[in-house]
Amino acid sequence: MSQATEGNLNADGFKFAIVVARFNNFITDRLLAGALDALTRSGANADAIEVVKVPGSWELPLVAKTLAGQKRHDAIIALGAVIRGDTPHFDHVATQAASGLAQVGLETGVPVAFGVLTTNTMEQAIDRAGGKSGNKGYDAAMTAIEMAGLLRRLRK
Ligand code: INI
Repeated sequence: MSQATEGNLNADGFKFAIVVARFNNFITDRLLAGALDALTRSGANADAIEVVKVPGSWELPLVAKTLAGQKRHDAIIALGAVIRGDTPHFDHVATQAASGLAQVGLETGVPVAFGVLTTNTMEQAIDRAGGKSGNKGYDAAMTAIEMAGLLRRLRK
């Protein structure tokens, strides 16, 4: 079998944008800290990371698309926390964020890592933002690094 093509986890030489929602910022600040930790530990330069804040997760796809269209970054990391309430609002915001961000990656060719929590409770969100279930911001950033490297290889 020939060797599989994969990205690695070295972020040196790549540029990243992190788009982060301020809604539920108690959670999203932790996701952002996790993402920055992953990038810098993996060798990304501080000046190769651009952070853009948006009001809520609903706004993530449009801003990710604007950045991706500028082709200034090798990957985009989208961070948000959508927590279920008593109304169907949750479903609209969560669905739009997920499908909109997937579409941005497919339409622009810039990988978009999905670091948006969609949870039933605040406790579940805390667990996934640096609590007992890890930090999904960190995980999304690691995925962004791998995808940036993989796409660079595939496009050579
Ligand atoms: N935005 C979130 O990021 N998380 C939520 O849980 C949330 N809820 O539940 O309402 C939320 N709403 C705001 C939304 O993203 C938009 O900012 C708003 O609708 C204005 O467009």
